[in-house]
Order: sequence, then C-alpha cells, then structure tokens
Amino acid sequence: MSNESLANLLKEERRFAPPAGLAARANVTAEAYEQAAADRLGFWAAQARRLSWETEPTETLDWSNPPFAKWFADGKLNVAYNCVDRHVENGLGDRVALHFEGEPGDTRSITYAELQSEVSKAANALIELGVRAGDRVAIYLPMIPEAVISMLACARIGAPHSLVFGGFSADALATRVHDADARVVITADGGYRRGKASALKPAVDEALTRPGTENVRSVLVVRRTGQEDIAWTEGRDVWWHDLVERQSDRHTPEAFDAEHPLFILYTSGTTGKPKGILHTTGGYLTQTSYTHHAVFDLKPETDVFWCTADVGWVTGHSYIVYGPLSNAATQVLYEGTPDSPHQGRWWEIVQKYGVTILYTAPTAIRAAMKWGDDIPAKFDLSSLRILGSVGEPINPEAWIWYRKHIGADATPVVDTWWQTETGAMMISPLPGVTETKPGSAQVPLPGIAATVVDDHGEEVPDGSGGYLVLTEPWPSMLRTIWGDDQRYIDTYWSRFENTYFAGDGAKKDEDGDIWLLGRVDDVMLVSGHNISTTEVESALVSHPKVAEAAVVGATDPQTTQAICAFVILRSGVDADAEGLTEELRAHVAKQLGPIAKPKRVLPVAELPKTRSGKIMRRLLRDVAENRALGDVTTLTDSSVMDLIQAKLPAAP
Ligand code: 6R9
Repeated sequence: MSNESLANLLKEERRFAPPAGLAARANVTAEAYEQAAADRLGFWAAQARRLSWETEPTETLDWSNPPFAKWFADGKLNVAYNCVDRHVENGLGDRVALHFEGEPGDTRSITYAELQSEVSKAANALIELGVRAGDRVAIYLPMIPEAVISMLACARIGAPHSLVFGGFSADALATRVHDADARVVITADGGYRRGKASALKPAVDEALTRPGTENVRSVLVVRRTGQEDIAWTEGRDVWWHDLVERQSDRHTPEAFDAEHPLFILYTSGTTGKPKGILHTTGGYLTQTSYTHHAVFDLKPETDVFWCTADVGWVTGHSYIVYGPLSNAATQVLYEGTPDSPHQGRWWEIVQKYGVTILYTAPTAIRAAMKWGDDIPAKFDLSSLRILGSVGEPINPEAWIWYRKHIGADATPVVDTWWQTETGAMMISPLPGVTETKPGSAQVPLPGIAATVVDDHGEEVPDGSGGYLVLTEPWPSMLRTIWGDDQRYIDTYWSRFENTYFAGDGAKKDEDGDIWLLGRVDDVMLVSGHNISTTEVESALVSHPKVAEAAVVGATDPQTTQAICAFVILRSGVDADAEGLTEELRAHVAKQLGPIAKPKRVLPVAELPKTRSGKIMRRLLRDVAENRALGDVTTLTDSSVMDLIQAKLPAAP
C-alpha cells in the first residue's frame, strides 16, 4: 500500500445486542477485558491454570530474545492427558467426545473413555514403530476419527505431527515430508467424497519415491474404504488394524516442557516453498482452550459443538482437536461435503445431533445462500445458539443471511480473525458481551494486542485503514518457521519494529472496531486509491442476485489497475439477462462510490478456492491479465480455471 491508505468505503449501520439470557450466563464477561488490560501476563498465567500441569509454570513470558518467545517455559504437561485422560479421571468417561458421521452415512460415537484407550493404543503402536519424542510424523488422512486419534497419539509421546490435507497431491505431500524430515506417515487406503471412494495410498507411494523422503521408515494405513486394491511395500507398510488393535490400551503419558514442539503445519503462501509453522505445547493449548471457552461460551455438559473444518487446516487443529477436547466438549466430526448426497446435508446433521454451536467458513455460507433459503428451512435448527465464522472476511450480507436463516434471527454470529501463525483466535466479538456488527471481527480478545498501522508503523486514527499488526506476543504464537529462523524474522517481524505483521489489510471504524479487508497482496490500486477487494466483493454480495464475488485489480493503462469482478449468481438468476452486468456495476458505484465501480463484471459458475475455502485471487488476476496460470497445486479443483478461462471474452 504505497500511495494512499486503504480507502474506507463501506458503511454498515446494523447492530445486534447479545441475547439477554446468554449474556446473563456467559462464561466470559466484560470484566475479562479489564483484567487483561490491568495485567496482561497475569491474565494469561491465570488462563494457563485451565490446564492440568505436571509441573506448574512459575514463568509466564520470556521475551528476552525477540521475536523468539517462550511461554510458561518452566512448566511441564502432556497435551493428550489434558485433552482426554483428565476428563476420564474427572468422571466424564461416558461423555461422547466425537459423534462421527461418515460421508456414506456410517456413524460412530466415541466416548472420552474410548478415546483414551484408542489414543493409548495408537501411542503404543507408534512407539513400536520406533517413534520417539521429537521425531516427526506426517498424517495424511481423510476426516475420520483416526485423524484425531493419531494427532493425540503423537502429542502423547511428544512426536510433532505434520498434517497434510487428504486432497493434496503426491508432490505437495513429498515436499512436506521432506521439509519436516518425517519418520512415519499415517494414511488410509482411501476416503469418501461425494458418494465415491477415492484412493489416498497411491499418493503416499508416489511421494515416497521422491528424493528427500528416504527417512520414512513406516507407513501406517487405516482401512477406510476397503475397496482399493492397493500396492504394498513389505517391511514399510503396516495396517492400522493389525498393529494398533493388538496394542495395550494403557499408556502412561509423559510430561513435556511447555516449549516442546507440538506440531508443524504448512501454509502455502503465494510464492516460494511452503512455510512450516511451528507450534509448541503449553502456550498453544492455553490459548486454544481459553478462546474456545470464551468465544463459543462452551457449556460442556449441554453443548454439542461442530466445527466443519478439515483437520488438515489450522482451524481443525485448534477447534476440532485441541481447544474442544481440552474443554471436554462433545462434538460432531463429519467426513463429507455439504452437498452430498443433498444440499441440506449439514442442516440434517445439525438436527440429528442437536448441534448448539456451529463454526464454519464464509465460503460455505455463501454456497448455502446460493442454493436457496428453502433448504435450511426444511430442518429443525432450533438447537443452535451460537454461530461462528472463520477463514475470510465475511460479507455483511452473508453474515445477515447466516444469522437469519441458520440462526433463527436470534443467535449471535462471532466472526473470528486469526491465522495458522497465530495458532488460535485473536480478534472476535464475545457472544455475551459484544454488540455485533455484520462483517466485522471487531475487538481483540482479552489479553491480545492488535491494531491497524500506516506505512510508517504509526497507529491510524479511527475511521482509517492500513495494515493489521499484533503489538505484543501471545501464548499460541508460532515459534518459528521450521528450520528457517531467518525467514520467520523476515516474513513477520521485519516490516515494523517489534511488531508482528499479519499481511492483512484492515481498517478501524469510528468506534475503533476492526474490519478485515483482505490480504495486502490483493489490495487494488485504482487511480491513486488503495481499494480493498473485500469491500467491493461485499458490495456485490449485497445485491440480491449475487451469492459470491471475487474481485481483482488487472493492469490498466489509464488507472494503474482496473477492478475486474467475477460473480456467482444466486439460483434462478439468468447470467445472460440483458443489463445484468451494468446493473451490478451501478450497484457497486452506489454502495461505495464511483471509484470502486468495477470495469468488468463476469458471471462464473465457480471460483478457484484453496482446500480451506479461500478464494485464490492471484489465479483470477492471471486470467484477467491474460497470463499463463501460476501454481495451482493447492486448488480444490483445477478444472474450475478452465471453465473460467473459457467464459472470458477477449479483454476490451
Ligand atoms: C484460521 C485461518 C489466515 C488468513 C488471514 C486472513 C484470513 C481468517 C478471517 C480472515 C477476515 C476473518 N482470515 N479469518 N479474514 N476475517 N474472520 O484461516 O488460518 O488458513 O492461516 O489463513 O485468513 O487473511 O491472514 P489461515
């Protein structure tokens, strides 16, 4: 953002107070902000006591060697003990931890007592394979209970895990196995997607032929589909049901240092090789546990929590595995897609299990908007009491739709901003405290210091835009990039002094609330004005004919960049109707002003997305500028780009 701060175009006046009943019984009240403001480190030290430590920490933060933080450094604990065993010891062994719903309709409910024996057996199996504390284990599995069990088994024996999305290619897997120097890969014969079994093991076999993966000694294979005639490497491959099932269901967890590595998770980034984000034990578990308790107001005796993310995304790590299980939650784990076998599948699951808290991504909400209001209306969603959003800015219209059609126009919507790097939520309303604003993540959570700065690192006044930064270390922060401390410093800590640079554009509104405006790399420069992709997209989505939009700035001789919009229309709208694109352009100009009026609007059937549902604008920019496409390996479905390119008229 070189020329001018991000233009502050969007005005949103709608407000929603917390429901009185929820506010009266809320886990966390406004007092938490005061406590944290008065003594930030004392506040986090108190939150660390949510956990069970073998050695209680006496130190909170060691920031003597910035940006390398140590939290609770003299404490010792075991993460799996905290997520499983202690609940059983506290008499909660019969509580369901996971209601698993397989894509083909198979189900399995696992209690905390059962989870304890499953995790213990898997831990014993890994030990038999020679895995020791500190060894890395790659996990390449579909969304099945064994994914959660494997993660906890690794944590239990102090072996950092590295999850790779089940949909990633052999190449992506090989790069990640190599970078982490993994010793074991846990995978499955295959998984189910849209009613069909698809193989997974062949990608592992292929990945392990690549240079740099030689240190993988064993491949542990879960039988999920049973349909594949799979290749087998004797001496390396071993079936889960052979090895794990014969293990003892007793395993005594060992306590590890608070700074012992818990996992590595790769983020793709736009260029260069993926970054292995390293998270450690005590601070990570403290903040995931606290934020899950605070932001979802979790009442573990009565709530049924459902986070729809894949465990291969950080959201699955923090809000399927570590946050919820450390809080003894009962949750749903669903293997499949939202529209298989029908577009009401999610709502059917909410009804079936009486889900009370739903956490999902804007991409899923916009898809549901597109399919139509009548679909969720067929199901009983009255159990829901809190709705969460994560992954991208949620357009105000999608927020309103979510609240109205899923939340009976009554449930709070919490828009939670965070990153793989932050490990846990950082900016979010609190459902019993905050008067919410559609489209804004609003306020840093208690104990978190976030603000918006200009090019010089000066905090911007209310009503202006700039860069989102975090000005104090936080417990679940990444500790480094695996094997590359310098890249850690360069990427996050060099742009501004002593300040974490998140890479997101943001603005503060007149009340000082924070609005996320998209990745800084995506910000458009139009006639000397920096314009946020998010605001133009939200303006398009506020038109009744549009379900989803992605805008990019394409090089333009007159205006530096010209706004080019790709839109998905709501069901039943005719894409070829005369005057449609003109109507949408005029709508944006009316909402945001003439400067933000798109030069081109192009209806498309699909948008290119990552596996976690984020729109890949850089590919759309390639299309808009008639360039060959860049790296498409993290795309869910690369045929989407062919469809878009085929529709594109020659540039005007
Ligand atoms: C948790 C997760 C991080 C990036 C982040 C930002 C975007 C996430 C958001 C949001 C606006 C929100 N993002 N949550 N933008 N509002 N509530 O998504 O991690 O996959 O590492 O992505 O996602 O751009 O910088 P990750």
